[in-house]
Amino acid sequence: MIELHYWPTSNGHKISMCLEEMALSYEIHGVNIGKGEQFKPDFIAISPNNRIPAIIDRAPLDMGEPITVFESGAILTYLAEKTGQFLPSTSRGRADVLSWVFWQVGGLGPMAGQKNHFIQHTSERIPYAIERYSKETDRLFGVLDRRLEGRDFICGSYSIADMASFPWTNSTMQREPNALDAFPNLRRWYEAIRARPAVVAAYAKGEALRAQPVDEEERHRNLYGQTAANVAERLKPT
Ligand SMILES: N[C@@H](CCC(=O)N[C@@H](CS)C(=O)NCC(=O)O)C(=O)O
Repeated sequence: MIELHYWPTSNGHKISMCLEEMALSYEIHGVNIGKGEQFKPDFIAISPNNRIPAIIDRAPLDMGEPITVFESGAILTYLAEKTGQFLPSTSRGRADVLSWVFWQVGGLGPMAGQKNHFIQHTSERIPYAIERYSKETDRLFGVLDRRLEGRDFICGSYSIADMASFPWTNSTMQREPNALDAFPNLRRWYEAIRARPAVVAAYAKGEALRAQPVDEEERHRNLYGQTAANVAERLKPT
């Protein structure tokens, strides 16, 4: 049994998509980041960076103690290695898939995330920041579109590289339905993944969690303005 500690955000969806696709038995533990649950001691113990997602594998292949993993790219790789699915076993194939997983976690995720932040979550409008992250996100979509020319999926067949990039493309599309108009290969890829039963199931499970309302001011307080000192303060035992 795998415990999935997450919230249905773009980084969280990657892992529920992956678990569904692999047909692994898993249990969802909601970590409502808008309510500050990422600072709870039990969660910090498995995710020291106070970010979702994280997993606990209570039945690891070596039959030893439970294994905990945090960081979405590391979790996708762990699950692929555990099941032997969605990551090629050849050195050449693995290098290709892992290059695109790292590209997503180091590039598309942070850039699209900052774009969203500066468009949706700042009290003042900062044109330079909006332009900077919008352009970078656009550039990265262009990279993916070129890569998908003549390929069904990023590395040929469906892999953890696709699972990493889909949710960030999806969240952009939810806000800007025309975002992929200039990227026909990316649009075709996006539509194909969106229709996969595992993806539909993963997003449906996420929706169920979202039913918990969070006050906007509280959400802002919990998510933004974190520093080493104020996080350390929050982590002190009460
Ligand atoms: N690099 C991390 C990023 C994870 C991340 O940013 N998670 C966000 C939600 S999408 C989070 O947990 N935020 C909580 C917070 O900011 O305190 C990964 O890929 O797993």
